[in-house]
This record gives sequence, C-alpha cells and structure tokens, in this order.
Amino acid sequence: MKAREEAGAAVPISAVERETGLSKDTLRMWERRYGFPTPVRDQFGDRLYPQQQVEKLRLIRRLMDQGFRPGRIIGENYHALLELLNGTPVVEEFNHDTFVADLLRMISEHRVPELRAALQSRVQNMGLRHFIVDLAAPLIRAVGEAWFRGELAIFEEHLFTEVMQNLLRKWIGEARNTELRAPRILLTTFPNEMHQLGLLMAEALMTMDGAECVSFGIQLPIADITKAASAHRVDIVALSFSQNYPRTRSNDGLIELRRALPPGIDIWAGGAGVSRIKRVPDRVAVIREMTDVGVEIARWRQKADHSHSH
Ligand code: B12
Repeated sequence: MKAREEAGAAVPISAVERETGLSKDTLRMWERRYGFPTPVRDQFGDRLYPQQQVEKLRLIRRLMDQGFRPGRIIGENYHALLELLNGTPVVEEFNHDTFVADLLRMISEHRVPELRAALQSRVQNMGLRHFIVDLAAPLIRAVGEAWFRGELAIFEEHLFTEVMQNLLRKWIGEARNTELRAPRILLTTFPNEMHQLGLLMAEALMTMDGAECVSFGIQLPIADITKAASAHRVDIVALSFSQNYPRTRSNDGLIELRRALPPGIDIWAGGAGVSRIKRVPDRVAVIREMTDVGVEIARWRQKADHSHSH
C-alpha cells in the first residue's frame, strides 16, 4: 500500500527507457552504484519510477549528451542540474565539505592571507546571500567543533572569528550601497552574550534586503536597548542568542524588553540559543532559519503598507 501511494504517477522501467533514452541496464546499475534512481515496487515486485525521478533522469541524460559523467552529476538535486544545463555560473567543482576542511587547515596552519582570499573568492563565486545561508553557518560550526575537540587552539579560533567579522563588516558595507528603506533594525545581544557572528550574518542579509540596520555590537543592557531604540526610531530590535546562552536569561530578558519597548517596535530573536525554545514570550518573533530573514522583512513591509492604506 505504502509503495503504491508513494508511486503516484509512477511509470514502469520500459517507459523510463523510452522517455529518457537510458537503458534498463543503466537504470538498474545506477540504482546499485549511486543509490539513484530509487524506484518503488508494484505488487509483482517490478520497478515503478515516480515522475519526479523521471524528470531528473531526463536532465541527467541531457547533461551526459553535453559531456558530463553520470557519477559527477547524479547526486545533485534537480535545481542544480537545471542550472548546469542552462549554463549558469558553474558551481559544479565546488564541494562544501572539502571547502570547510581546506579552511580548517588554513586556520591551523596559520595561513591567514590565504584564508581571507579563499573566503572572499567564495563570496564572489556564490554571492553573499548563498554564502551566508549555505556555507558560513556550517563553517563556523566546524570551527567551534574543532576547537571543542582541541584540534584548534583558542588563539586560532579567535583569529578565524576576527577574519570572519572583518570580512562580514566589509561585505555589509558593500551591500549598503543599495537603496535602504524601512524597516530600520537595531541589532545587538544581551549582556553576557559575546558571540557576534550570527548577528553580523543577520545584518548582512537584512542589508541586502534593503533594510536599514543600526548595529550596537554585543552586550547592550536592556535599559540601553530601549533608549537606543527610541533615539534611532527603529521599527525592530533584533537580538542574537548563541547555543551557550542560558534559556531562563533569554526568556526573562525578552519579557523585560517587551515590557519596556513601545508596542509599535517589534522584537526579533535569532540564533541557536532561541531557535529551540518551546514557549516564546508574547509578541516576540523567533527567527529559526537565516533564510527566514527575507520572509520576515517582506511580511513586515506588507503589514506596514497595509496599516498606511487604512
Ligand atoms: C567564535 C566563538 C566564540 C567567541 C566569540 C567571539 C565573537 N566576537 O563572536 C568567544 C571566544 C568569545 C566565545 C566564547 C565562549 N564560547 Co563560543 N563559540 C564561538 C563559535 C565558534 C562561533 C559563535 C557564533 O558566532 N555563533 C553564532 C552563529 C553563527 O551560530 P548560531 O547561534 O547557530 O546562529 C545561527 C542562526 O540561528 C542565525 N542567527 C544567529 N543570530 C541571529 C540573529 C538574528 C536576528 C537572526 C535572524 C538569525 C540569527 O545565524 C546562525 C546561522 O544559521 C561557536 C560555535 C558555534 N557552533 O556557533 C562557539 C560556541 C557557541 N561557544 C561555546 C562556548 C562553550 C563558549 C564559552 C562558554 C567558552 C568559555 N568557556 O569561555 C564562551 C562564552 C562567552 C559568552 N559569555 O558569550 C559553545 C557553546 C556550547 C553550548 N552548547 O553551550 C560553542 C557551540 C562551541 C562548542 N562547540 O562547544 N565563543
């Protein structure tokens, strides 16, 4: 039953052979060797291929006609294959894990200019948005883990953080060239939260989305956040909490800040320290994924437009 449900508009192997030009033998061999395609079975045990997989096979076939080896492209998702086929700037040689491993080596071998150049050229290649959403977080996490395992010394981790912060600030400056408009967002962390990379990454995305950011760096006391918010007439206060930040303190702090801020100012909280909390204080928005920053900004603008038109 399950197999049939999953199959949807699935087709037998002979139809796939006809539609894609890939032989039955090839299809079975790929399944064994690469783990794709993954046909379901009908009640007689024969293979049935979901339409989605047939579509992907069709793309793979077309790329093979252009000279790509199946082993190189079969693991890519549909979207990436489509990009390859359309000849968009090719990311095909790039592997996230290898890149992260290379960078860790540069850090531990103290090759700082090379580290800087590698990060810079990655951003040029994949664009700042992709870099932040897909690569910066796993990279930072890998550095944290290497440090935790004792593979990186504290000074090496500090230097990496410094390099990343300087680059992020430079990229934020460059992104600021676009025309900025509402919302105006205050960024900071609560006292005792010293981790700043998440905040800078969020600031970069917000700036790219055209929001006007006013960052106060880390550790602004709650009373001062309130004062700064009104002095700078911000629409949103955005805070970052690392994994390390005590839950009770973030919760109490958010409640206190919510009480102190005028109701018109929204509070956004992000970072590993809040993304898993179960009970979010009232009228505080938790942003669980970096990619949601754009969604939240769009939602805020929609809300603002709506209230203006009334
Ligand atoms: C660099 C670093 C430091 C530096 C920070 C310097 C600086 N200027 O930033 C220093 C050396 C100061 C430091 C100190 C400490 N650190 Co530290 N640190 C790190 C490291 C490597 C990166 C931290 C970071 O910036 N992360 C923030 C972002 C990148 O990660 P994130 O919280 O998952 O957030 C993601 C999203 O939620 C989003 N996001 C984050 N903020 C925001 C905000 C908004 C508004 C939005 C929309 C989204 C968003 O962006 C991220 C990407 O997806 C991490 C490793 C790690 N896994 O993060 C350890 C790590 C966080 N540190 C850790 C620890 C233990 C400490 C110390 C307690 C060590 C000590 N014994 O002194 C102290 C605590 C200091 C304090 N009171 O805050 C542990 C925490 C473990 C735990 N579960 O509690 C980690 C995980 C390392 C590890 N593997 O053990 N640290």
